[in-house]
Amino acid sequence: MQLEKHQLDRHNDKLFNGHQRKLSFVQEFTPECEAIIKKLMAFQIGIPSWALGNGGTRFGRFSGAGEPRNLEEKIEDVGLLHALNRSSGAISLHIPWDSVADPSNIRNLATQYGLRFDAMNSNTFQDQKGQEQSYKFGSLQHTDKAVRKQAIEHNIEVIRQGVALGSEALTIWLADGSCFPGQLNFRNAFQRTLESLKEIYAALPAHWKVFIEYKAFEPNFYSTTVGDWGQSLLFANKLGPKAFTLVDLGHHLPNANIEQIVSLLLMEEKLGGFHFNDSKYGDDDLTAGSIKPYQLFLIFNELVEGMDARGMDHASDLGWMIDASHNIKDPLEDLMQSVEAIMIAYAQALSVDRKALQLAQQENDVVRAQEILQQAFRTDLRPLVAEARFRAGGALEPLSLFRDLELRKELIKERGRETVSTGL
Ligand code: AOS
Ligand code: ZN
Ligand code: ZN
Ligand code: ZN
Repeated sequence: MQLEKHQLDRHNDKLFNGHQRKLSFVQEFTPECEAIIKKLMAFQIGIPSWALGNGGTRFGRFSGAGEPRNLEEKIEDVGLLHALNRSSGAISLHIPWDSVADPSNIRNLATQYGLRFDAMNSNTFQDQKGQEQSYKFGSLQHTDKAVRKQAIEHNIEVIRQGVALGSEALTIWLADGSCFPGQLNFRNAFQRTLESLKEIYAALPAHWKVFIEYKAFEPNFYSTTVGDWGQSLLFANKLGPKAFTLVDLGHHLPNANIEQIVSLLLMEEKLGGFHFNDSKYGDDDLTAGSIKPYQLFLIFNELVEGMDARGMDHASDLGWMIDASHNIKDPLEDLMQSVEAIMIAYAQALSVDRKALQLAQQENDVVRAQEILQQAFRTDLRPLVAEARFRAGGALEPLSLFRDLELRKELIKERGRETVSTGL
């Protein structure tokens, strides 16, 4: 299903005057609006292929209707999202959940929708049908060389598939760890993981990156072998210049200062990218910005400051991906909300008066520093985000257009009610 130009135009025409009024108000009080709009237009967020259907929990799954039934339909969904918001121009695949039978076909299809392939995700946290070795006690850390070998080969196969699609990064998230004290020797598990990662690293093409994702707990509940950013950074440093740390916002122990972690990883040139989501308790994978929008803003504040200090390109020097899972919302609506929240946080961070903040920090003017940050956070910059979308050919209000056109109904007509998205 495609969004028709006349549908977009009608929607935008209807909202145009109201939008203009809000926009000129923001422009009056925000310096450098044009520069912010340009940066917003260039910024693209990778959509995870596994977030296009309802994930469910270990207690149950309430199937959504009209979900994509294969990779082609997932690409179609991301294409629709991108047509609506012009900020979702990439898709991140998970192998083997996504089966790429004919990469050149898949690549062509994505190109038709203006999409590129973001980081490829490998999966050694589940046993697949017919698989020889089991990952019950880990994959890259496993005590048995045969299991490690199988996991290494899987990762190399994922790189191979990624190359065919034009992706340039591999994200490795390991469930490896232990459930009980005494189950494993931490140092040996680390060393074995490192040896395995080295073999995968050696298979990376020249311009590729590998992102090492960390996670505090779950599914292992005593230790995780890549449990925090320190452990991820150790691996990344030992592997070499193509290895980076990936920050999933839900993978920290409660109240961790994620913005500080981000700032130091940038300083070390070891920040690879993000899995955006939000969380109240753990790896909740909720809509970005739905629980802690101020934290999201503070993270972007560090990103803008740190990337500018290093002369980095906001749009292309890091991997910007969502990692979410939907149990009760329409997945496409949820992703629109996530993308919007990320764009707002980015816009707010771009609007921070950097010079004034530096001065306040230098003079230890704590009150002023807080005022500067909160001035940016509390200013409603949604008109700038909408303007960027509009100029890029998207909808002023993607979510209302999706609802007005009853696009989910259309998808149900096409795909049926009883759809189970592949993957989680
Ligand atoms: C798992 O908790 C991680 O966030 C990974 O990124 C994982 O590959 C993804 O969430 C799909 O399950
Ligand atoms: Zn993740
Ligand atoms: Zn997560
Ligand atoms: Zn996670």
